[in-house]
Amino acid sequence: MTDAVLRSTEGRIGILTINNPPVNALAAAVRNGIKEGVEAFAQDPNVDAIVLIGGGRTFIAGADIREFGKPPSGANLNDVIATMENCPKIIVAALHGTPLGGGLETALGAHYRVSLPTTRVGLPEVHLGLLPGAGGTQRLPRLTGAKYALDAILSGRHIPAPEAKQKGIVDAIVEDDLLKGAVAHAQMLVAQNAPRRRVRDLTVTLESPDLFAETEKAIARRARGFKAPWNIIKCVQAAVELPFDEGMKRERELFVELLTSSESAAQRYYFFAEREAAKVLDVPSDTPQREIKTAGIIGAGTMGGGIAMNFANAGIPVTLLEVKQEALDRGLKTIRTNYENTAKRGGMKAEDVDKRMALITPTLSYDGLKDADVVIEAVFETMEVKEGVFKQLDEVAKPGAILATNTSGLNVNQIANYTKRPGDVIGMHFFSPANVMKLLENVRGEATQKDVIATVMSLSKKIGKIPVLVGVCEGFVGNRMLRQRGIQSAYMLEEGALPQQVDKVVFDYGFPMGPFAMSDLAGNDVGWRIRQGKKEKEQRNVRYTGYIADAICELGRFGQKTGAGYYKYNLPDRTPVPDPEVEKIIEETSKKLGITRRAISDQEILERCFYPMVNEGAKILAEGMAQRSLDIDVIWVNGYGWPVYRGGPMWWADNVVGLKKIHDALLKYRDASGDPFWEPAPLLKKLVQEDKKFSSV
Ligand code: TC6
Repeated sequence: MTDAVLRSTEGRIGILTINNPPVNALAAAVRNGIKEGVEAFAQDPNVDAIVLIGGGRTFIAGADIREFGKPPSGANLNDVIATMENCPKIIVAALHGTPLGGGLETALGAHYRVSLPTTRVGLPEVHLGLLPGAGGTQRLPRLTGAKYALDAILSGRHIPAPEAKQKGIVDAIVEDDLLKGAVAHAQMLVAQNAPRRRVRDLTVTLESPDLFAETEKAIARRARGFKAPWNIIKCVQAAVELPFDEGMKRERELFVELLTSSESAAQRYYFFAEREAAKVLDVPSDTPQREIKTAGIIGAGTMGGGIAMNFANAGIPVTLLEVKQEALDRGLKTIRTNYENTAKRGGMKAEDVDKRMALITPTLSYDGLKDADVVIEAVFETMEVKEGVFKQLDEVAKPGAILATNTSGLNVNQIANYTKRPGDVIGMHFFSPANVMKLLENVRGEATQKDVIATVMSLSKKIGKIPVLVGVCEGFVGNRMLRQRGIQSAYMLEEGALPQQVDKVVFDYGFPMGPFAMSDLAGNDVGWRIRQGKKEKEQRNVRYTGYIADAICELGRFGQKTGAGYYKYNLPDRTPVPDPEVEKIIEETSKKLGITRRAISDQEILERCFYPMVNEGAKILAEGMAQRSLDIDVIWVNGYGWPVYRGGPMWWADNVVGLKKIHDALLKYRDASGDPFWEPAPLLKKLVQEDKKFSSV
């Protein structure tokens, strides 16, 4: 008997308790333990039926993801489940917490299932680029019908117990003591001489003959570039069309195809990367944290309002400060409208709109912030304005309050020094729209204290964000790398490409849109005004990137909002339409610059968009502005739409392209252009010499 699965009895019921904290993942020892336990109880004349239950916080939350890709050891999960299903005694699975993936598949091998009212079951493998490969695609449709199962497996969503009961995934819900309830259920089944109900013996209902073709059509957009959803559809189709054992064979083939794919490797990496990113290397997890009961936000514009919503959503009272009544009223109105729209779409209950609004207290006076445990400034992005705000804040904020700036580019150290308590100051760079976007770049200043970092990282999670800690540098991590892509995209237009060609390469790579469509969406005038303000032509040590962008803005083509930018738009339809007028502007600019236009290949576009970003990532890593390469990947996947099935820029460079290839391409472009922009970063050179990856740094 292994420690991973404990055996005991309650009267004539044998109990198998899984004991593999934190989430009872199906490691080899657990699989062996279940199989051996079932076989032992099957032989035991003193046992009439078996209950399988998880110890600690949850029933099995899935296969042990860390074992994927390693040589197999221990009992095969399908054999374990078959052993359960074929056991001559009734097995009842007792479900609490999150029986997910292989966990739910194991439970589907039991003859009956009971759960607590709070349990959430699901088959989330799609998020790891996989499919439920232990019979989930064959058994779930037999219980719920093909349509429901297909939707559940494709979305990977967590299904609450009452819904699971209604769909027949769970047979009974017990209120308090799960073990007691499960044992009673098993005793009742024995007393009734109930049959062993094997899910494999049920027949699948197919609600519509067009289900599979229609589903393929429906997911085409959101599943673009992913492999798993397509294989999942094929599996459920097999459940409908083939006998159980043949369906299982088909599931196996399609599972293995995914398991060995680079897409799934990237998504599995990303699962852990996101969890790792929340950990700060020199701030241990037991660092004492400051208590955050109330928050303050300065600025009720789009950003400030969005940030305030995050706090209200998490149930944290927040005071919203503006200088003028009108601006405050406008901000509150926007927040209310956002909530009302969410409620209309079914994203929240209508009665919760007022409850959330009640958590937001408007104020016109800094005095209103004196009790806040954390204050986040989201005002106009110039140092003069920030200086005024932080000096005033320093006067009123209580001792120990965390003072945060939402700057997207200004120097956090300088901002901190406007206060007499720079140790309490930190950057919290939200992305727009702040109530929707998950990424939060928390910016550590030179003086930021460790307990401030620990508090803000955990507060970020509380308000529904995915936090990554970065250092103070221009553009922090995300925008600093984005700029590299922007520079080369601009040059490529001058040299011979058109916006639609560059955008198509970036879109086909897997981004939601390319750089020019993105610029049209965000507003081309933003960059134009900044360039004018900075007199960038003289200041930058890179060749000016704004010739074409300026020409476009001078015609009032600010993007979608003016119906024209790099593309034209037949509003309200926001589909970008290539525009001969833009082509003319581009060609004229090339002529003015004395550049002979040439055909630029898609491969060159891809390399010039992405390799400089990787090179910048290497510099960021070497400077310690990101803790690990995985932090950079999390920023790009969450904040900028880097396709998760490519892992992020650094994982892609490490595992798909290879650092040597990138290094050599940088040299090729450097030599061809003579532009020092292309010089490989010292860290990249070093890693290539040592045949190492970014992940080793
Ligand atoms: C599958 O089953 C395929 C079957 C086919 C078979 C042929 N493995 O998220 P948390 C760790 S695919 C290994 O912070 P929560 C996690 O890394 C799998 N480790 O907690 C973390 O470790 P740390 C299908 C795992 O309460 C710790 O547990 N299942 C696994 O916010 C706590 O995790 C899934 O996809 C795992 N499967 O959320 C479920 N799961 O403390 C994936 C977690 O060292 N898991 N860990 O950092 C989840 O969605 C969530 O973890 C949760 C708990 C909802 C279970």
